[in-house]
Amino acid sequence: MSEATILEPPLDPPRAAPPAAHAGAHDDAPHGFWSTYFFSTDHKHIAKQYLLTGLCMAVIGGLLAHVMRMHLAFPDRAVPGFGEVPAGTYNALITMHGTIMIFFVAMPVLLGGFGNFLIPLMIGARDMAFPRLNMMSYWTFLVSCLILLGSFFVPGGASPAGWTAYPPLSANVAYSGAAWGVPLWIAAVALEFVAFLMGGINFITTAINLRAPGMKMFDLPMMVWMQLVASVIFLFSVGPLVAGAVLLLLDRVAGTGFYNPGAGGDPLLYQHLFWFFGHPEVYVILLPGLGIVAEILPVFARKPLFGYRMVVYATLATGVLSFIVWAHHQFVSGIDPRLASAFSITTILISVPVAITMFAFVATLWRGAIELKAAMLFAIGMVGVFFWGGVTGIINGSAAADIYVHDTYFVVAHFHYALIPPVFFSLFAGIYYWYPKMFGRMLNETLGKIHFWGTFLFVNVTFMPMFGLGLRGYPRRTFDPRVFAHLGDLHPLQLAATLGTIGLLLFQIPFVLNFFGSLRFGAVAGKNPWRANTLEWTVPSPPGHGNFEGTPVVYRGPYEYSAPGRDADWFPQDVAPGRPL
Ligand code: HEM
Ligand SMILES: [Cu+2]
Repeated sequence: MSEATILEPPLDPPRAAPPAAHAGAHDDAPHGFWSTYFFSTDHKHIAKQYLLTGLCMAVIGGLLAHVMRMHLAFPDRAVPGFGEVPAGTYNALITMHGTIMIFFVAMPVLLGGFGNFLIPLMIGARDMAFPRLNMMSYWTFLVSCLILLGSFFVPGGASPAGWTAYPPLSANVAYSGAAWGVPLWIAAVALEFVAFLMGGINFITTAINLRAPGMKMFDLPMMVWMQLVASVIFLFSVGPLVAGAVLLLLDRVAGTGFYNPGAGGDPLLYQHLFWFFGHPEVYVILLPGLGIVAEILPVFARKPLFGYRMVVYATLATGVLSFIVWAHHQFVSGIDPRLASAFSITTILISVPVAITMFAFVATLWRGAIELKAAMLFAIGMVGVFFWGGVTGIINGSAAADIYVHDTYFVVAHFHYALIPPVFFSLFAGIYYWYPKMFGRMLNETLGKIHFWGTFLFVNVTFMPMFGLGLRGYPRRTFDPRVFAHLGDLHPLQLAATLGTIGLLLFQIPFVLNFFGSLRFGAVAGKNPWRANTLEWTVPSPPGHGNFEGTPVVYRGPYEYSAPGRDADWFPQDVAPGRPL
């Protein structure tokens, strides 16, 4: 692409690369303090804003989980630092925890943070196609965060209707008492969607139109492919949900009866509209998480990604199939059993491309020169932990088996095993890997390894017992285990899960220390500390405003490691053939 395709006004003239030691994140500021930190249109600053906001929301979401877990383990005591947890409060806690983790952590961190930072850098572009839209996206997102958090403090408290906001509970104030909480929840989520639609349009346009000369679609790093497919999925799935939310709002405030059987409506309609969006949304989160892993495994195995084209096709197939599985969430809602069978089949079908991708990841490791850096540990851990989410998904996806485990803790275990790997393992893998590029400093490896092993262990201590709870019939969203006599002897499993959560939280301390300490004390990172091939490693750490001094030219795919007949075991995408490194 020539510079003429860049839709922004001309950037600063190229400057000499700043010496890395002085290269704080901000020396490239084109203007003053406010325009750098608050109203920057630079994709790298917006990425950091998204990343930090998402991490703050993760702390809140994690603390809410901690309160729930303490209450479940010690139901007859007040939770230290929080107080009593009555039923309505418990429902608000699960709702806000689920909503925050999915919409306000996973998406901002994986798409807003890593997508924004990496897409332009990986394709050799100077910025996103629409930098001001990008800035608008972040600010809209921030407003949505504030509305959501504000809803804790309104009369009646935050929405208790679950992250799925099913009517009738969500549609009628009398059922929950949350007169303000639910409309604010709808407003916050709607604004968040606006923010990510703006981001998605940017991601798609940028990845397709602003690629460096020579970079074919099949030269794109997997991360860019995965972000692209995720953005398209989001774009196509969000409409029905917005329609569903508008009808819900009308039922609440205008007295319509779209979801009210008494008025000729049907609550099932909402479930269809919600899950038509909700299931693709799982892949909006999973795919960028897989993209991060796909970048890291080849670098620390010094091998090409196994079956690059196969993984691209599998990703596209996953994207398409994700639109025809939604009713597997509704097997017990009274849908026609023949329909249930059809959705069981499509659900089993989608596990094929996902399994192919996982297979490609494992095959990438086969006989590699593996270096277990913290980034690599989290990348491998992502695959290992996701395995349990994947295989139990087949059980939930088969109507006959799902009827038995539906709405039990088995499902809670399943979706945490499916979501924590792309959200937290990929997030950490990505931070250990790209932090040097983002901040110009290296993270401490020892702290990183402690962080990994503690997290890996305690994720399993927290969530593995929940499979057992679920198989014994423990219902999910149950605020007080004492209400069912048969749950009493399952208490040790609840206790184990809570101890696991405490361990998990404590093992995030090394990460926080590392993240902030290394900004100051970390070893100075060079351009390419991992000897990686993709274009972001050809520019200074952190990259200056405008990223590239000239326009890079791309000669090959992203994963040419240990190419036969070459001395160096890597071959950057922009090095002309025959030229030494
Ligand atoms: C820090 C570790 C985490 C712990 C200890 C935890 C714990 C919990 C607990 C106790 C519940 C309520 C279960 C119930 O009563 O039904 C829950 C629900 C949920 N969690 Fe997590 N969680 C964690 C991380 C995550 C992550 C990373 C995500 C997603 C990215 C997530 C998504 C959800 C969702 C969607 C729900 C369902 C909310 C609902 O039923 O409406 N959680 N979690
Ligand atoms: Cu689903």
